[in-house]
Amino acid sequence: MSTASPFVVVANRLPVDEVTTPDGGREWRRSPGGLVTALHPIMRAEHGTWLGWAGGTGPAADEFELDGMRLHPVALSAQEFEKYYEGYSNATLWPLYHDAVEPPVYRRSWWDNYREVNRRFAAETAKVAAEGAVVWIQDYQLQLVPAMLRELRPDLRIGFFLHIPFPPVELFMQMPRRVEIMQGLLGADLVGFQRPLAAQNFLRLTRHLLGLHPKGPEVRVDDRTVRVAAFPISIDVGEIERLAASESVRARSAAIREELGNPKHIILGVDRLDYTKGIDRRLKAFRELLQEGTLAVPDVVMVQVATPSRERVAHYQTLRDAVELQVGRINGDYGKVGVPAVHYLHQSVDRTELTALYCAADVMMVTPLRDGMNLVAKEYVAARVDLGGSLVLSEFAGAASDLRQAYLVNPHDTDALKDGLVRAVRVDPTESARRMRAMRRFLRGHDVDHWARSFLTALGVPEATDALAAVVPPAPPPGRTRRPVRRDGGPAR
Ligand code: GDG
Repeated sequence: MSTASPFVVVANRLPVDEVTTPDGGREWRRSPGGLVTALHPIMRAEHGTWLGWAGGTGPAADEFELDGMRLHPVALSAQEFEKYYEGYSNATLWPLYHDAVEPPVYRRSWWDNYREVNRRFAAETAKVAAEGAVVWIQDYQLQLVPAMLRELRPDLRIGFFLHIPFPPVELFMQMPRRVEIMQGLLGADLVGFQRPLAAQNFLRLTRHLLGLHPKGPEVRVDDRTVRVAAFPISIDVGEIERLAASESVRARSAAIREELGNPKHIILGVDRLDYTKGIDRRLKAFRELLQEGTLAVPDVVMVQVATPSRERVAHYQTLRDAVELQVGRINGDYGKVGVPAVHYLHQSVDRTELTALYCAADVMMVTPLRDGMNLVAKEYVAARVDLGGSLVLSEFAGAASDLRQAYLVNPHDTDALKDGLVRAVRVDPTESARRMRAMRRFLRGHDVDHWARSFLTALGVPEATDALAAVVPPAPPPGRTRRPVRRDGGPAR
């Protein structure tokens, strides 16, 4: 067995993709993503291990090293992929946690697979974690792992972070296995959410469902104290700024404008094709504005990148059909030869192209019905090193608490959405630059390093966070003492 790690990240997915090289061989490449960018420095400095599914079904590949991180693949069978991942994770939990904007589907066999896969993740983690190691578990696919892991390894310090919203009591109570989920999460020492409201929902449920007595942000479970708090996630601001300022992105951004026929205003949407993202709402608002003549092609065009996602899940198939019907109708009614009203891409674009699109867009529309945070909104702001562009942002995205100078809208209210879009299109450049400057200032002080450092500090790992970007570490939260990290493995007891 390989050497045990003092720092372990556990996530549904490993931050890598297996790619075919030009000579026909196979190799692992680090996949782009905020989480891995944030955790890479600490993973390297602390000899960390990342546990997760590597894609594909069947037996897991052997553990391997990449860019100074140790990656430990966990196997999923075809049935588990269908029932644990597509089923319980994405057809039960995902809609339920997003305000049930689509009805959650409850199937008992999905639950059995969810529990089984969570058990496997816990068992594999128990094997790779050093005595007293810090383990950071990520997201809704793995909510049972904290308690399962604690049972196997009471010596570990366990953190859990939920990337999606956590629903209010009335909604959560629908879930057939609600007690098990709560008990699973309470196996952690620290349970983190995107927003304070989600943390409050969770604390309320500990009382309502389990009869516990939370005091402020803490709740006693047996002889332990579990801390519950919000840690709004962010992005690698510096990396996006550098890319946005690069010659290649600037040239590509100008070329995009040209290719779109040099319209006066480009409106942009970038989302995974997911029913929580409100793509249909924004298309409806745009359609009505074209219909009324408030906006007109070719002065205004929209670009919508809808990245393929969870394509075998029924809700997603219906959504794709509905969005494509809407796009087709808008183009049929309001497009011109060579100038569609909506340029629709059902594909993933690379990072350079994405940043060039951000830089070319006069108005970015981010209109989810519910979203844990929404990184696209933050990426757009980070990319606008020129202080250009305006952001229309749903109040129901976690990002709305951070990006207060956006045009905040209620995506359920079509008139409000139209109003926000028109204001963003017509804003004068001084006002839009003022708003952009304020949002950029906020983001620079709250990037993804800040997020990871805040979480790990609250988990009691301040020294480990020194491995992150070289900024002064924040003070520990009141009433907590810092626990030094032993260089030979895990926090000292
Ligand atoms: C979950 C929560 C929370 C998208 N299309 C392309 C592409 N992307 C990238 C974006 C962004 C990421 O994917 C999407 O992140 P979001 O935050 O917008 O949404 P979810 O995927 O739903 O993420 C969310 C997040 O977790 C983190 O905690 O904010 O609330 O739902 O980074 O840039 N990237 C590239 N090509 C694309 O076509 N290269």
